[in-house]
Amino acid sequence: MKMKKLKYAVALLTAAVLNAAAFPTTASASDGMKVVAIGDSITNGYSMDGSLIASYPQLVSSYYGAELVNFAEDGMTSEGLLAKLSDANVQSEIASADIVLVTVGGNDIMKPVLNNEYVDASKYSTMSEFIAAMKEQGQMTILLMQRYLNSVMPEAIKNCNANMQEISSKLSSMTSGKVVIQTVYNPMDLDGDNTPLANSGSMTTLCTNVHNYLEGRPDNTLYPEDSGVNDIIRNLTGSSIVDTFNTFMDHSYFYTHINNVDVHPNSKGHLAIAETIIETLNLPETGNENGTLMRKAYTNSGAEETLAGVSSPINDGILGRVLKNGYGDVDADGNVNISDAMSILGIYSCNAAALTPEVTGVNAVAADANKDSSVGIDDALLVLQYYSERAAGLFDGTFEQFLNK
Ligand SMILES: [Ca+2]
Ligand SMILES: [Ca+2]
Repeated sequence: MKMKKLKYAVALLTAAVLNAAAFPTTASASDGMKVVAIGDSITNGYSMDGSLIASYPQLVSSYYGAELVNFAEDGMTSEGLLAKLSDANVQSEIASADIVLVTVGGNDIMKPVLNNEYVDASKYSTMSEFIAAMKEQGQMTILLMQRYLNSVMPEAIKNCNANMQEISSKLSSMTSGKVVIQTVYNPMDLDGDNTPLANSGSMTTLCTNVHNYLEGRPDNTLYPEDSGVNDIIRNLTGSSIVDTFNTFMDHSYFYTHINNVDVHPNSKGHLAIAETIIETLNLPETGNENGTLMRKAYTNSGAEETLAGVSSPINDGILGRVLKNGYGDVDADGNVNISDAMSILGIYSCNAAALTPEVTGVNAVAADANKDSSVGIDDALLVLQYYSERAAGLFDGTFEQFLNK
C-alpha cells in the first residue's frame, strides 16, 4: 500500500519536473505597504561580530510583504533623532509610511554608564574580563564612578524624556501611519536565566544603575518612580508602545551579545522585538503575512536550542509566526515546490526506516504540510498537487490558501 503510494508520488514528481520551466518562481507581490524605520544601531541591525541575520525592521517588513526604508544610524541619540526629523526626505518618507518603527534612548543612557573616566567597556571582549577589571579597580573607583553618574544622569534622563515626548508628537503629526516606539531594554538584566553571568555582583551593580535610569525607584530622590525614560515612553500618546524592556527583562543574556560586552540584540533579540511589534500592531490579515525571513533567522540563530531555556511567553509567539505561510515550504525559500516534496519524502523514508532525517527542527515541522502532526506521503502529494495546479494555472495563491480552499 505504502509502496504503491510512493511510486505514484515519484510519477507525479517526474511530471512536475517536466512542467517546472512553465512555473513562476516568485510568489505574490506586496500590496504597496511601506515601513519606515528610524533610530539607533538597534534599528540599523548593528552587531559587533556582524552575525545578525535580519534586523527587526527587516523581519517586520518582510512579514507584511512591505517595502522598508531605514533611516537608522549607529550611535544615534534622542537629540540626533529629533534633528533628523527636520530632514525633508525623512519627512516625506514618514508622511507616506503605513508603519514607522523607532528605537532611541539607549545611547542617551548606556554611553555614560559604560564609557566614562572610570570604566571603559569597549576595552574588553568578554564580560568576565570586564567584571574582573572592575573588581580590580577597587571600591573607591566604583564609588567615584557612582558619584559621577549621579552628577550627570538626572540631567541626561530629563533631556532624553523631553526629546522622547517631542519625537512622539512630531511623528504623529507627520504621518497617519502607525508609529511604533519601543521602551529601552536593559542589556544587563539577565538574572532570570541560568547562565554564567547570572547573579554576578558587578553585573548587578551595572544592572541596578541602568534600571534606575529607565524605570525609576520608589523613594529614590535622584531617580523617582514614574520618571524613568521608559515611564515617559509608556505614557506617550499617539504612538503604539512596544515594551521591549519587558520582553528582554531577565533574559538579556539570550537576546543580546552582552557576554561579549556588546549591548546590541542578537538574532534572537531581533526576532523577539519583531514578534512583539507584530503582536502589538495586531493588523488585519491580508494574506501577505509571511514568516519566511523570521524562520531563516530563527533556524540560523540557534534559537531552537536556546530559546527553549528562556522562560518567556514571547517564544511561543515566535514559533507560531515563523511557520506563517510556512507549512509545505521545508527549505524556507518562500516557495512550495518539488524540492520541498522531495524533502518531505526524505523525512518520511528516514522515519519509516528509523533513521535520523537530515531535515530537523522547525523545517521538519513545516514538512507536515497538511498539519496532521505527522510527516507522510500525503504531505508530499499535497505539495505536488499545489505545485502542479499552480504550474497549470489552475490556482494562484499561497500554499496556506490552497490548504484552506
Ligand atoms: Ca521551498
Ligand atoms: Ca502530515
